Amino acid sequence: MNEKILVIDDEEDILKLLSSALGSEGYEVVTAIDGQEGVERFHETEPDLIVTDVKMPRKDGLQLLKEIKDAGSTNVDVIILTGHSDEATAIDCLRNGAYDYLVKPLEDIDVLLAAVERSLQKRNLEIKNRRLMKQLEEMAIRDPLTGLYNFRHLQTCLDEEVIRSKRYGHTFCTLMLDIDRFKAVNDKYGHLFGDHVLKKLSEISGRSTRSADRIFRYGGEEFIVIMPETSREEAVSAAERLMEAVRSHAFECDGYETKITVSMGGSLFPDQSEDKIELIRLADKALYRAKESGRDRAVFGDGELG
Ligand code: GH3
Ligand code: MG
Ligand code: MG
Repeated sequence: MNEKILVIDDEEDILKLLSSALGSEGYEVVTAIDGQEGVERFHETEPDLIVTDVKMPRKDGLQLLKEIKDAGSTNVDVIILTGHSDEATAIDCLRNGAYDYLVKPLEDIDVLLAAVERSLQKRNLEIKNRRLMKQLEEMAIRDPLTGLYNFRHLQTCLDEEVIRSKRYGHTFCTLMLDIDRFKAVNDKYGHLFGDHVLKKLSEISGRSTRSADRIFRYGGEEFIVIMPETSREEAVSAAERLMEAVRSHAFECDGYETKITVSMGGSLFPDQSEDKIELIRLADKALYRAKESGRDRAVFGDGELG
């Protein structure tokens, strides 16, 4: 896709000259005849770069630059065109975040084209870097097999949830979930089938919980669900819904098919625990009791859930 350049100048001849030079380089050109119209066009067309005159009626180049930077558009570079007598203003523009300035009349249009090319290359690189940073940040908090949040992110989210709960006086719930007799599934159908079950189970968990709930892969075949602003009763029905969704699903892969069940241990903050360590320890203990008492069930802190 061609990059879009917004050219702003109150002199029609210059506007035409720049448009045709940039257009013949393959850029998409949008024009405006003063700073006021420039700001409007900027919002309408979301250009990749702005080339603007400084001295213009209604709104000058410096005002335009400030408005655009204030709007949080740090992505878009602004190249300033200035007359000899306005160089002080042009420097003011540089101080306010302009990318470059060129003095009119332009002796050689190639000087402008080179500045445009440089700015767009820099911008593309910045966009690419930002995307990579975002991917890295995502990778740091996700489990690669299931795409769920990982153990490390659980610690961060629990800290946040504890603070929120204390501040607003809400109760939140932690559910620890463990697949029943998963070793046997691996032994019977193979490790790849087991991986498929883990992936499918994370999808089912996502579908069966509320959008505010967050799901983490805690360990091998153990997941944790954090349910913000959730009472014991709400957690009971959420756990039952999730267990039923798992029970009724036929896990299919590579010609094999099986059903599984899960056991769960739940704990509440602040009702049953004083900090995140105790919260997890209590959920773990409850999960152990769910396993001990026959699996395919949920135990909540000190009692049976459903
Ligand atoms: P229980 O009902 O007591 O939980 O029995 P279980 O067999 O599920 O428990 P156990 O702790 O004995 O076994 C857990 C199994 O989970 C063993 C391990 O191979 C399997 N597992 C852990 N992580 C993965 C994984 O990433 N992929 C696959 N396929 N299996 C995994
Ligand atoms: Mg298990
Ligand atoms: Mg386990």
